Amino acid sequence: MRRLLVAGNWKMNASVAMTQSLLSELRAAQIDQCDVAVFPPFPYLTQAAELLSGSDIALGAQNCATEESGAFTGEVAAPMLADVGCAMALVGHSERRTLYGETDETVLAKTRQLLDNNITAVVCIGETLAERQAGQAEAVVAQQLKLLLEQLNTAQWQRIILAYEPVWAIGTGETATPEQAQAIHAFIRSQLQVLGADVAQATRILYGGSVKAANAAELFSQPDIDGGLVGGASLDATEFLGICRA
Ligand code: G2H
Repeated sequence: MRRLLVAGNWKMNASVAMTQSLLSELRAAQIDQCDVAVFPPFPYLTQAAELLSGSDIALGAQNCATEESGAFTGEVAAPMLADVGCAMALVGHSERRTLYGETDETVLAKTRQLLDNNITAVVCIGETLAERQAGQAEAVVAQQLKLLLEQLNTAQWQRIILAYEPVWAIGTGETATPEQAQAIHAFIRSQLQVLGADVAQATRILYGGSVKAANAAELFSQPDIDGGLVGGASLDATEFLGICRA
């Protein structure tokens, strides 16, 4: 039985004051219907770790370096994330892939770094509008999964969560219909069968792309959708809690 996860990706939005008020509200709400995680920008991780100390809300980062340490100015390494209390980190978000040129090889290297440091990797995959219109959605996500399936073993996969985020639905207000999302989630799960039925059944696959309180219940009721990766709507406590309660 997979437990739903609602994960808030704050992207490049935060301040000390916002981190304090948003996390205090989330913490006070004592959500127990699902697992909850937040992914603030790097400078607020330590503050967030203190605010969440002793709560069930998991802390995550939005990215990590491909290397463990050294002369990589501006990068943040996975051991540092573990050191400040991150239990999770995003990898391969479409904004990283499109704006910063992250490839499937980069995504694999970052995922390895996270797993080596006992951090759960939330690996994002998803097709663009042009790819969907060309009938390539399944082929694109299969390609994005390929290296991870070939190079990581079943034990490593226990620390991987997938997030399917159709690029055309990210921050656009456009959401995949529950049926569209379910179809591709089921396809993704079928791809995991190469690692065995246990991995395929146990791996959580989140949906991301304009999730809000109004559409969350219908999305989360689909059999292969195991929660959501929420961007814009995670910045408002009432909206985010509405999604958690969906
Ligand atoms: C997709 C999602 C969170 P939004 O990027 O990762 O953002 O909910 O704003 O579409």
